Amino acid sequence: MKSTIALTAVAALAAKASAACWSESLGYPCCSSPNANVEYTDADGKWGVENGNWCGIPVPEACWSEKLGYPCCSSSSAKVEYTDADGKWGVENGNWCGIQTTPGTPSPVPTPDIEVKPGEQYTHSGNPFSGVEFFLNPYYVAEVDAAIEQMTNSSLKAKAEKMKTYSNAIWLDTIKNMHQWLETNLKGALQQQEFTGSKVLTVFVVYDLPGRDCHALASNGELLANDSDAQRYKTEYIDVIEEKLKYYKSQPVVLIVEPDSLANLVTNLDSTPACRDSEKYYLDGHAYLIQKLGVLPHVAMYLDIGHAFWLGWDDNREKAGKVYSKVISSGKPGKVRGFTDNVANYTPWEDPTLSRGPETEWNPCPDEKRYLQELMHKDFKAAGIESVYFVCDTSRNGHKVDRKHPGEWCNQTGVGVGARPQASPVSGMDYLDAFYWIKPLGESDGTSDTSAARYDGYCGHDTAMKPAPEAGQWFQKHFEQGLENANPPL
Ligand SMILES: *[C@@H]1O[C@H](CO)[C@@H](O)[C@H](O)[C@H]1NC(C)=O
Ligand SMILES: *[C@@H]1O[C@H](CO)[C@@H](O)[C@H](O)[C@H]1NC(C)=O
Ligand SMILES: CC(=O)N[C@H]1CO[C@H](CO)[C@@H](O)[C@@H]1O
Repeated sequence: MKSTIALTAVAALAAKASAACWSESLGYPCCSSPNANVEYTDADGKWGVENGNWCGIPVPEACWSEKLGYPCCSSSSAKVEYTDADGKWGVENGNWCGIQTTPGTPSPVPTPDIEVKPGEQYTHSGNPFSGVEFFLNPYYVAEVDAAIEQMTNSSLKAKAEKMKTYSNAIWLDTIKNMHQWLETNLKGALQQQEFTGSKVLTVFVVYDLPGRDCHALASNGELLANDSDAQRYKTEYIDVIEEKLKYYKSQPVVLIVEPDSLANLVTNLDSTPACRDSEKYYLDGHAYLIQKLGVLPHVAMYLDIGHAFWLGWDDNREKAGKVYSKVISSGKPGKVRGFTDNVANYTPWEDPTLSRGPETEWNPCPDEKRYLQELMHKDFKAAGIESVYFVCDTSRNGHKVDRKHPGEWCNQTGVGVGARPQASPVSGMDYLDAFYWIKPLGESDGTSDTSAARYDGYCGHDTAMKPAPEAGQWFQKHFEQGLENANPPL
């Protein structure tokens, strides 16, 4: 039965021109594939060359099959029975149907591997997230593809498919990973930029300070808090990042700088000897990287400020104002655009059930919105910091997690994907540059194996999901739960 349908359809399709072929009315044929190399772009669209002639590169449309005389499939996750130059085909009620791209979250057209050279210097003006496309991290897309192969529930699979259409940050968490991921993704974004004609923003997390994560064990880094490793941080890590960024100068880049480090200096110097050992390297490392990277016009930097249940209390915010303004001054003439909050954390954006009281241990900022709105913004301005803008990590804060204490951070059960990456998401908060996914959902926070060197007690708490793999490793169960609990739903 199926093969009869296939034969009829192939014959019918072969006789028809492609649906989204805009160039025929201009007297030019369509290119045979939407993935043809872009040779030239004008107001009509993108042009390629085939057999020595110009051809218009067809644009994928949402319900593209209707124009070919076939209905659209009722679901974008319908089973693919056949693929041709027009798109992917499914079968419903014994008829062919075109599988649509989901409105609002189009499947990205794969960018061809074209030769690219950086063009003119790009300069950020205002919010770096606004007016640009967000680069999709191919490594994450591959991780999600592998996760989908392990799933049997088609409704869950469809949710996972959508995850591939959102951008998240690329972590440069070792010297080796920086070499592996920085240039290849800058080049990928530049190819996409050439292909689509829009500026394409890539977000990287700079995360390799000497004595990294001095207060936790799960994400300790490769460099120790000593002079020779501090030198390696500068010459083998920051200087290489600088060199690559200077080369790829025609595209927007955001750097999220060293999550947790400065917040540890605000609260953990007294309690944690490792943080006292790390202090001078954290300060020196920040001064160095801000001086070097903060002068590049296409690079916008955000320092990390932990989250509401870390620096939200009055005394912590006051100390934070001093620490961050000192760090920013030490990086002159480099500039810092602002701050990231809730990186790799779970604190909801808004939680109206909480207010200052015993339940929050008298924290006046029991959600990220109040943390930024009421307090950090005012306090940082008061501390003399000029550029105070924020990016909130919403990859995993859509659903209030089961934690007993709001400071819990490891593999919390009840996780849900939060707001989608977007520029200027909240009206009336013009200092909120973006919601963005910094910690990719599905990558573990830390192992629950008590015998592992990087085991951290938090990962053994009752409300931490177990068994959990090492930090950064894929954690299928956590990922699936995040999809189920997504808010807004996927
Ligand atoms: C499949 O996933 C959906 C949501 O993603 C869930 O509501 C449903 O219960 C799941 N079905 C099974 C059989 O697990
Ligand atoms: C610093 O730490 C590294 C390990 O990362 C070690 O190899 C090196 O010997 C140490 N240097 C000093 C001066 O202690
Ligand atoms: C797999 C596992 O250990 N899950 C546990 C995680 O913690 C919650 C409590 O928050 C338990 O109910 C789960 O059984």
